[in-house]
Amino acid sequence: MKIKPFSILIIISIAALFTSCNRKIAAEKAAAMKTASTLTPETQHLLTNLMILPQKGFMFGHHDDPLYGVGWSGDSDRSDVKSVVGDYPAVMSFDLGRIELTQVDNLDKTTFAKIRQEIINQYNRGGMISISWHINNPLTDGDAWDVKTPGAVTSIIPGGKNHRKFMQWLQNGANFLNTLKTADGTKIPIIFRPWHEHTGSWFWWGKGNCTAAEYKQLWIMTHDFMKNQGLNNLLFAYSPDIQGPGEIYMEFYPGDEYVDLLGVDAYHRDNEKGTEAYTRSLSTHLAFMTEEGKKRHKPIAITETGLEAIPIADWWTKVLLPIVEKYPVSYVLVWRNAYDRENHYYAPYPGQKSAADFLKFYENSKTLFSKDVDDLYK
Ligand code: BMA
Repeated sequence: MKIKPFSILIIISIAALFTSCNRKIAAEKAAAMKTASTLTPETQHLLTNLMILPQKGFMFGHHDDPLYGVGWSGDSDRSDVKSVVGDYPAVMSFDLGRIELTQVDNLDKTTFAKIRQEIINQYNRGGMISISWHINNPLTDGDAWDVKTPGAVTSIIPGGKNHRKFMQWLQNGANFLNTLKTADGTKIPIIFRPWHEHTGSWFWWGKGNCTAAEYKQLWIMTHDFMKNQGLNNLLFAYSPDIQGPGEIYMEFYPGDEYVDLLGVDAYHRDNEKGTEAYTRSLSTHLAFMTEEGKKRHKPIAITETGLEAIPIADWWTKVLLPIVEKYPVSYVLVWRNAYDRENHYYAPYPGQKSAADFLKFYENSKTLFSKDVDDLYK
């Protein structure tokens, strides 16, 4: 049979299409396998669930929630959020500051033993855990906010005079992270949020205190070190502070390979006077992050937010909720309710001015608290 040139062309095209489809499927499979093999099954499930959760709503989180609150510290089974709504937050965050020095207490004066126990409790009730690290300045030995002497990051990346000292600090952090396991040995998935708010210049790793290239090197060094320590239960969250337009967000971005979740830290300042600026800048960032998240297949979250002492009685349903519900945000976390600093709290406690509105926020079907999430790891 004589095959016409036209038919040959069609056969070649179909064959080419098959090969390219096969190649694409193989590449996708390889990428999925690579991620799956580098994360524990529970961590892989959490990452997938964070992507699809916004179809249902967003999780509410609170920093140091079960450790202390306004007027109390160290009580068991206590949380200001639970005292107001009868439920724990779906997300709890904790801080590693001072683990680098192998201290017993962290920078906000809670023992790491208690933090470990509360992380295990939170996982056992089905909730999620996030960890930040207000790590001391390795150049001056001052705290994370000590920015008077330039060159801290330069001094710890390979070739820097404090590189070895700093790698030991990372080791001390990794040693603690490696103890975050349940009784049966399951590694607890953690949203790990190093080097946060770098678009501001208040931390020694922030803009103005290091270059973008140095920051990326620090991030990748931290990432690779933690992975080499066997910490395949960490999801890395990138958390710039809201500064300027959304594009500034990517300036120090270390790369898709090193980031699992796109976050933002955004505080409402100046009470009523600041509502418009907060709404505008947070919305600008969330719109930008939504696009970047879609493009890069990564979940997005408001990794820190809040209005200190919440003097606006309906802040939860009139300011925060209307912004968040417009975007596919996986979680929103407010900062701590300090017991050691007056008027430094971001969640209500019984009798606080915004408590009734927080209850409305809790009852809204979009907000997810502890009782609403029990399948994050499956
Ligand atoms: C800040 C304040 C400080 C605290 C630090 C680290 O925002 O809450 O009091 O020491 O975070 O948690």
